[in-house]
Amino acid sequence: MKLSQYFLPTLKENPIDATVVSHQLMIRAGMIRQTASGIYTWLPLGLKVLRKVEKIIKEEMDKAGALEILMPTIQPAELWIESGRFDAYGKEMLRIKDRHDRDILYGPTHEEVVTDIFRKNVTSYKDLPKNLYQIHWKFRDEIRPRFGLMRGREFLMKDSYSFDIDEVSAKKTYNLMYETYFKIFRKMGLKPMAVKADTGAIGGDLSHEFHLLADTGESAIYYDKKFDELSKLKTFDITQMQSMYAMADEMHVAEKCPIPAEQLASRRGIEVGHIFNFGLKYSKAMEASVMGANGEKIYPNMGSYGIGASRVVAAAIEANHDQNGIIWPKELAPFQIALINVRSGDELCDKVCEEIYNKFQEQNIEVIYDDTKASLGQKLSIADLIGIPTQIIVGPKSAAAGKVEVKDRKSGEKNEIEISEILKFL
Ligand code: 5CA
Repeated sequence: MKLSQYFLPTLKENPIDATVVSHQLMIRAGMIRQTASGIYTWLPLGLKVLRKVEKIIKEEMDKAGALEILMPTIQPAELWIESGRFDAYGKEMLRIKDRHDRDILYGPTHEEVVTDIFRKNVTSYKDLPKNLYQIHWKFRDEIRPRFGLMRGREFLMKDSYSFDIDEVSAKKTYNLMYETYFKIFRKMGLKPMAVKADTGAIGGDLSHEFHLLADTGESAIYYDKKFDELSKLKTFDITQMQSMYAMADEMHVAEKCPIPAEQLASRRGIEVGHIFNFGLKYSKAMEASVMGANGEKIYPNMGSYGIGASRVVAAAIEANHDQNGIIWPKELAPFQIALINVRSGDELCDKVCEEIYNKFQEQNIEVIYDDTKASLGQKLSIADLIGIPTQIIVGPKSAAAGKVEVKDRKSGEKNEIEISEILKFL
């Protein structure tokens, strides 16, 4: 992509209404723009990152045997009246009347819709287990939307819903999701941690929150330091992981904590995922049953599993930035290479840049080529701001010597390399 043809409205200054670093940087880097309070438009650079988040989630969910569906954002009130949540959900739910004066709502979550689909289409125990997921927009009318995508009103969620024949099978599914979540976040180059959580409005008694560790994180989490070692291992010992002390803020009571202070890690994190098992809560309330082997009626044991996909983008920035801007992990970077022409218009610089640009294009390596007439200072600060992992800087002197400068965004390390060696170097 040539910057001269791209849509990248960057800003030098932090917007006044942005108080957290991810919000500031996403606005400054031209990733998003606010359309209304807590409601954002994704610009090309931001959308590229969001799509990478979605892709990794999808790959791992598919591997775990979950099946992708797409439910509507708008839901009928009847389903929520049946489950008993229509009144209970409160003002966070955006309630709408259609032209026939019927109550509809913009879905804050989809337990009811998916349970309705299930009860109308699954009749036998032989069809279990099933785990259905979607990646779609949710609306929650938060009182104070803040911190940009961290707590938006409209946000993108991966939500999945499982149906199992009994508790034992449901626990297996739950554990598979627990493991899958670690895989998803690690694949994004991020550092996940799972803590025991309150089940809140969703209900049930088995629940974990997934946090990404970041010093600027909104929540405090507490866990046994041994977890750090365990969660780095390639193989998962889920029983051991879940038996270890690991608590969300509201679940941790210092006086009652069973492990000694020196063994307790207290970190900041951002909640990017939440998994629940809530048993028969919705299947019973909504009469979603299947027929068992002896013709008996069985209510499936259910769970739901959410990932705040749009929040992940913000959280990745909270965990990976410096005073100059974002530092994307390679897996989420919108482009792998920022190619910087020090003197656009200079015959040699243009020629070398075009050659390098074409080479990357041919290899399907995502490159953003700054071919604009901006000053070198501006070009370098934009490349730092948008956080592309590798910068290739082409100036007249080094180009004449057949070389370019390569800078690693994260370490700041610079190397001169032969133009002919560029692909090998990467
Ligand atoms: N039905 C369940 C799981 S499918 C559910 O809704 N869980 S949740 O309420 O915990 O939301 C799942 C994830 O969505 C959260 O862990 C969080 O990462 C994200 N999320 C929730 N509210 C917001 C919000 N206002 N803005 C951005 N992300 C949010």
